[in-house]
Amino acid sequence: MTESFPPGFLWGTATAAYQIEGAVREDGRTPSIWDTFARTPGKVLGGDTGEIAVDHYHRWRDDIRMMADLGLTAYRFSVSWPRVQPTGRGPVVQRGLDFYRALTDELLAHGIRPSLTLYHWDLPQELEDAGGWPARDTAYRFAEYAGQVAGALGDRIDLWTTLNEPWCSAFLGYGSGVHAPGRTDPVAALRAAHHLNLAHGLGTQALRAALPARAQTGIALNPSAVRPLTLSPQDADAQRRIDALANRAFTGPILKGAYPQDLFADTARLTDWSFVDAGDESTIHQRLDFLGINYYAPTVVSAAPPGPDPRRDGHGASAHSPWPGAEDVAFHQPPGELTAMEWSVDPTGLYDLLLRYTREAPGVALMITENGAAYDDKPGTDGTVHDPDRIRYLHAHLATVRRAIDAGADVSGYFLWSLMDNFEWSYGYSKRFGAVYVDYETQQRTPKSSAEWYARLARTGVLPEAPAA
Ligand code: IFM
Repeated sequence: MTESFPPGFLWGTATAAYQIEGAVREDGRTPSIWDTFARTPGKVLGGDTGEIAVDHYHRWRDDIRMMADLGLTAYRFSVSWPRVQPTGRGPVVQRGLDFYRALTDELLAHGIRPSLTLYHWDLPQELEDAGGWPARDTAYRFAEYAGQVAGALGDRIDLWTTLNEPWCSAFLGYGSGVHAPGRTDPVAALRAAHHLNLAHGLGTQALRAALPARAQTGIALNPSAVRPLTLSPQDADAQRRIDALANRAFTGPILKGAYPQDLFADTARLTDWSFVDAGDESTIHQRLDFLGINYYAPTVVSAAPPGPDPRRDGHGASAHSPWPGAEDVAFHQPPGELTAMEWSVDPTGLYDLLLRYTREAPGVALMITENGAAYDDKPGTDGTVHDPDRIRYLHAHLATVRRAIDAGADVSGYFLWSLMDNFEWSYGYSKRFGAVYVDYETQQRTPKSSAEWYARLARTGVLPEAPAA
């Protein structure tokens, strides 16, 4: 069967500033929380940092040419907040903005549509020192920054994303501490979640005030397709609790203007949520032009059984839970194939999420802002890099997207994570998500066979066959 996608469907790849740029001390950039965290011994595997990353700050022209040669038509990148507003407040640094302006112009010159994400986890360290996301003021600082970037680049970019995966910023950053800034305080994590939501609402208002009417704004969430291990009422309750923290803590106020009551009840022994001011939920509830969905694998949970902890929530090792009020929920590895992250290969979770948000966000276009997989790719003796597992992963997920469109989901684009191998947060450079292989010694880029496969799809809009397993 020919599986073709609707005309105008966006085909892109995605990256994030700290994961690729390097040049952390150049042109007025100050440290972000990820610079500080990565430099702290024991936080990132192998002591890796983003200091050099894949040197995109110096190689961006070549990287764009490579995208153009592949025939890719869209590119999602993030702006490093401390590069354009080093103290997280006040005036912007022109040199920082100039980098993103030149990048954008080069993309446009090659017919590649830029999609800008304002916040992909690199909070200026100065704002963390002033309280970070658990402090309300950070949301206002974000809105100021959003307005400034929109004022500078709004004439040439029409796809804007406020935040990337606020769940990770809040619960991995302040709950389990496996992400920057590495705090392990469940109440701080809940406060951070609220202030990230507020930042999205205030930021969207600031964007709309500065951008031309044609611009589209949205947010990229990483909703979990949460499944109960068994049909027991206890496992159903575990599913409900994780769904509240992973999904409805964000989509509640963003899509409906209200936090779910069960989230308040589940976390009542930790906080009374008095940090939510009157009017906050309606500020968060801004019209969305698109809802970004980042999807990798489903989540299987149960009420904690006695015995050894089967926790496999896929977010790195920590003695602290990223699930405030649901610390006793157990996470299970579903049977079947795994990627190098030990995440299961199961596109049915993506299907479920696309149909869920079709129902819950009527009239809002859905965009797959990230999807992809890490594998242990290695160049062959002839220097080429073959990654049939990744092609099969992409094929399975894209066939599912096609099925979801047939079932009524309004999906407007797909961004493969990631354009090239890069700094995978607390895993350092040990996990390769790229469609392009990067030799970290020489910074040489080699498109993997998945890049050629994906480029064919981008050029034709028709899903190519995948190699047999
Ligand atoms: O690398 C990350 C990205 O920064 C955010 N979403 C998940 C990816 C893979 O872990």
